[in-house]
Amino acid sequence: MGLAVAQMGAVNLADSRAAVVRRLVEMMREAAARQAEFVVFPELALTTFFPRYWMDDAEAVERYFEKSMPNADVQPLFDTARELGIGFYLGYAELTPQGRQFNTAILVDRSAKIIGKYRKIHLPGHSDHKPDAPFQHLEKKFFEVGDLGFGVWETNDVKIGMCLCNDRRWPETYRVMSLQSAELIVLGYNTPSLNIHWNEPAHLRTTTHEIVLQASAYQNAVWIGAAAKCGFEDGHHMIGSSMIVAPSGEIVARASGEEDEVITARIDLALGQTFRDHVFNFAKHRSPHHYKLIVERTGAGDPLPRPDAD
Ligand code: CDV
Repeated sequence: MGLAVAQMGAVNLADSRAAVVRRLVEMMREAAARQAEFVVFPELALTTFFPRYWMDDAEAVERYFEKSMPNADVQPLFDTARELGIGFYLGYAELTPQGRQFNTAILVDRSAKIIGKYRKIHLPGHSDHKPDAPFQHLEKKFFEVGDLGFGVWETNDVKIGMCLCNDRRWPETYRVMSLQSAELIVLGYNTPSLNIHWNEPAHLRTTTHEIVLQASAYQNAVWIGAAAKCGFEDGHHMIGSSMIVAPSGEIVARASGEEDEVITARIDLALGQTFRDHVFNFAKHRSPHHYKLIVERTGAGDPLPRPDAD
C-alpha cells in the first residue's frame, strides 16, 4: 500500500479555512503523484490549535468548529480525493446537530465517502482558566470525551484504525484496535514543545513521541502513520517529526522540517502478519484473565492479594 503522511506547518489565527484547505489539496496531489493511496492529515487540521486560547464556548464554536462535514470550505478536499482516487484521514473540531463538541477524525475512502469517525478519548489539559500559564490547553473545556470507542474499518482491503494525538501515549488505544485486527493505525497530533504543567525539557516531547509510536507499532504488529501540525503558530511552537513506523518498530519515513511536508512509504502489510503469526500471536499467547485490572481500575490502587503457590 502506498501511504502518505501530510505534515502541516503553522496555521495562524489569521489563516482562513479556504487557505488551509488549499494547502491540504496541494499535499494530497503530491501524495497521489508519489503513488500514495491514502494520506494522513493532522489533528484539528483546519484551524490553529485553538485550545491554547481562553474564550467562552460560544466563541470557540463560532470560530473553530465544523457544523457539517464536508462543508463548503472543505468540499475541495473531498472533490480532489474523488478525482485522484485517494483515501484520507482528517482531524477537525466537530459540533453535532445536538450541540455536542468533540475533537474528531474521519476516515474517507477512495470515492470520497466518509466511512468512519473517531472522537478523541484521552483529552489532555484542563478546563479552568490558567492566567499565569504561557498558554492554555483547554481540550477538557472545549470537548467531551469521545463516545464512539476505538474502531477499525476495512477499505481497499486494508484494516485501518484511528486515534488522535494524546491517545497515542496510551497502550490501551492500540491494543483495542489490534484486537480488531487493525493493520494500520493513523493519527494526527498538535504537541506543544512547552509543557505548561511542569518544566519538561523540550526535547522530551519528541523523544516520548518516538518511543510511543515505535513501541506501539511493534507490540501490536501494526503500521502507524502519524501527522503533526507543527512549527510556530502565532509564536507557539509545536513539535514536528511526523513519521511512518513499521510493525518492526522501525521508522521508515520521517519529516525533516516543521512546515508542510509530505512523506511517503510503500508499506508491506504482510510484515504485520509475520509478527502476528509469531511473537505477537495474540490467540496463542495472551492471558486476558491476568489483565482484568486494566478494565476494573482507572487509577492505580493497592496490590492485589497474592494467590498461594503450591
Ligand atoms: N493535542 C494533544 O493531545 N497534545 C498532547 C500534549 C498536551 C501533551 C500530546 O499528547 O501531544
